[in-house]
Amino acid sequence: MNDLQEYRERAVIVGIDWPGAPWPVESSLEELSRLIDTVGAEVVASTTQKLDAPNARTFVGSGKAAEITELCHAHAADMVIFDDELTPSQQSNLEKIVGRDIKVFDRTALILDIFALHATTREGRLQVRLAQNQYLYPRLRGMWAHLASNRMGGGVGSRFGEGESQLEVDRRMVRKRISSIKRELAHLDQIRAVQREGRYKSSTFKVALAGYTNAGKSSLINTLTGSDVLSYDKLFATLDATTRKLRLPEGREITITDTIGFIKKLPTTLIESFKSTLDEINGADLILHVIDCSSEEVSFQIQTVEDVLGQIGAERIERLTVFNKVDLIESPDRIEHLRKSNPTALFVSAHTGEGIDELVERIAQVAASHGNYCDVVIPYSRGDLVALAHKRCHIVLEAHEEAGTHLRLFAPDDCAHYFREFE
Ligand SMILES: Nc1nc2c(ncn2[C@@H]2O[C@H](COP(=O)(O)OP(=O)(O)OP(=O)(O)O)[C@@H](O)[C@H]2O)c(=O)[nH]1
Ligand SMILES: [Mg+2]
Repeated sequence: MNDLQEYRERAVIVGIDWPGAPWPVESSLEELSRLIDTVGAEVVASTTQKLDAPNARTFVGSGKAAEITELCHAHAADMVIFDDELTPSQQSNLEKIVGRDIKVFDRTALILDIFALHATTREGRLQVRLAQNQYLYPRLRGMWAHLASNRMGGGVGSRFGEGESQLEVDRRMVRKRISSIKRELAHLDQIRAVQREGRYKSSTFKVALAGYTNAGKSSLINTLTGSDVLSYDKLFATLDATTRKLRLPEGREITITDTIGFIKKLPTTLIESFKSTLDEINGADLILHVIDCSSEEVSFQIQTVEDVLGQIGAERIERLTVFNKVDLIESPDRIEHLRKSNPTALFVSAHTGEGIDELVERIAQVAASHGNYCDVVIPYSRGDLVALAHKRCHIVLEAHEEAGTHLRLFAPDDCAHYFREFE
């Protein structure tokens, strides 16, 4: 048992140096190593190649593929992991070249595995299964060909007719599975929507934490609310959204939600599958963008998070930038530098509590400006006000009535007066 636990699978990792990539290949590979560490495997060798475009057959060039094979054999590797997504046929071609039952897969498959390991709630597990099945679907052909040549003995060609029908059966099965998972998720989403609706009606101010994985979001929610959300030094510790109450100094109660972390090259199937968890961010009045300021990669991480927030349509929500882990920064120059490029940002430490009072103060300020509740009917001649509402306000209800557009909204202080006369 112990032997089994202690054996760590050995991985060779492969990164591509794309011209004009937003981050250096080394840093992307370093992160891939951390992902591999998270699943309990270890990196035994790594290699990179400069490419303008992937090779259609083997992703890397044939010389590099031969070098990868040698590395695997020299280091007794169990798997090769590519930092970029492979097509199903590239994956199976590479497996044939590398041989010796060495698995070949990519960052996406690895992230899906981590998600599968870390999902705890029913919804989380369903979301992961949806993403896994969507990833699997186009790969079924490759998988069957692999089985046909390795296990069944016969050549792929000789069993082609039989294989096609098997493939059809497999495809139908996965399609059925995908739609049944989607149905179940839609049902859970309805329940969640009702809860969310409840929170809207009570006009509770909602804060959501967003940020790169491992930035300290869960630690921060724990420090802010005295709760004990799981936090540890692994990537994607949190998969499910957790909402806690936070009492502001003036006594007002608001909610704060911890969410899943983001990462570079986050698979799009995951973003789609985790829609309802990500909706927690989308439904917030304020997003705290939590950043690990001790990371070497601050600007890439900020960019990644901004990109994902854009992808889920959350860029319109008010944002506070929070640099966490200031306790790890020794040089005051670095803080000064970050402060200059982010003048409105806050600097905190979830561990020491530094800056937390100021953060609560700022949240309270934003919450106060969201307190201007207006229930108005805006005549159709004033489309400009409806546009303003969409741009600046938090809209709870919108209905088209005879007299005009009926809106219930929370307006910031500086534009609440535009709506007052239509109450
Ligand atoms: N030194 C220091 N470490 C911190 C601080 N905040 C969090 N950490 C550590 O950073 C690691 C990640 O913290 P989490 O709170 O799990 O981060 P997260 O953003 O929730 O990460 P995921 O849920 O995995 O996306 C843990 O080891 C924390 O102990 C801080 O202010 N200072
Ligand atoms: Mg977390």
